[in-house]
Amino acid sequence: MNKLLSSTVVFLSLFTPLTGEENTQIREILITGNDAMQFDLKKFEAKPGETIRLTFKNIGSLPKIAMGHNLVVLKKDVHALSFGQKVLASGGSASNPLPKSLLGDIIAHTNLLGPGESESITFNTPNQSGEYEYVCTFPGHFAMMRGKMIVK
Ligand SMILES: [Cu+2]
Repeated sequence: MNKLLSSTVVFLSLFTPLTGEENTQIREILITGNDAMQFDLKKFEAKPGETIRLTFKNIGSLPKIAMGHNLVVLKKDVHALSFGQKVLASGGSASNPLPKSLLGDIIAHTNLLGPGESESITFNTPNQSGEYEYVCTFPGHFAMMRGKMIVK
């Protein structure tokens, strides 16, 4: 009986580390936005082709129509400042902060969130290493609400 028990332990200790190494882990990222138009996290790192679950929370208290926030992860070489201007030029507004015509420029995005709201989005990082900017596209916020996902 003792011998059976000890071989079970060996079996488990051999295989448990292997399953823990599987590349199916999801990287959890939490970012908040506030009434002062600040993301609390200005950059984070990830590996190429990694699955990320990004939770974005609006921790402010001002009404959504005045101070809503979203988080939009941009494709490589799409810069937050120029994308913010493109949003405005494409008719972006407080009620339509991310015109559908621009979806080709983005990797992932949340909806516009009001005070106390949060949303989690799951996406895969690109296979190509580099810096990928993220931005809030509520009108006027792109100047301050920007950050970088660094894939390496
Ligand atoms: Cu914002």
